[in-house]
Amino acid sequence: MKLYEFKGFPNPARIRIALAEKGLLDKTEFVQVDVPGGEHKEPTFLAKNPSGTVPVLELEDGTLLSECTAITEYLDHVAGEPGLTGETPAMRGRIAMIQRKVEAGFLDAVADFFHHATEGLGPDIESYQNAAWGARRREVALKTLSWMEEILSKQPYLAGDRFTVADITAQAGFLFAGFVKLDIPESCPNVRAYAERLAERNSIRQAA
Ligand code: GTS
Repeated sequence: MKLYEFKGFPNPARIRIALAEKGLLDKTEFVQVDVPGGEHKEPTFLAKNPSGTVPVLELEDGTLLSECTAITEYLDHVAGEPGLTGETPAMRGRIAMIQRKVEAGFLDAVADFFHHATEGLGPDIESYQNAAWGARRREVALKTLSWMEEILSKQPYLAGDRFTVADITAQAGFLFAGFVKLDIPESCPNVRAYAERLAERNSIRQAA
């Protein structure tokens, strides 16, 4: 397998974490795409992912997978038991629900803040910016952290008592939030403790 990525960026980190969780890091070739330099908007890369975003996983038969949730779904089923996305129908539904709320309300919200209310990736790449929308998305991210606080006051991980893809998405959100200096508020002590716990996890340390 080949992973097209930019090492250190939050979305590619999601796949590095999933690969580490599944013991697949040494079965993967990592190909760096120069995102700050705009390589992801060139025709060669757009042919792999018309959305022009990393990561993209290329399988040995040439199949191209983009979107971290889809890539993680694949990885979770090629190695070991599906531990990240759930085994029973009810678990799968619950994990997918929580993952999506964290993705839309935290990770993507912080990313929108970055792309719209800061310089983002610079004028050559940020062809449209809307600062008011970016500021609104920052508020959404903070509101989602309050919702996560509520959950984490009752259980160690977002979807229950064990680590899942929802926690991988949260970790990418923490990475992005750190980058844009959006601190976890003092009113969210359980989220703060959880973020510290995640940072110590082997797969997350390996992905750094
Ligand atoms: N929903 C996508 C996924 O799950 O893969 C998001 C992918 C994404 O936005 N990737 C960013 C990107 O390629 C990299 S990261 O900074 O978010 O990690 N951005 C390029 C651009 O021009 O916005």
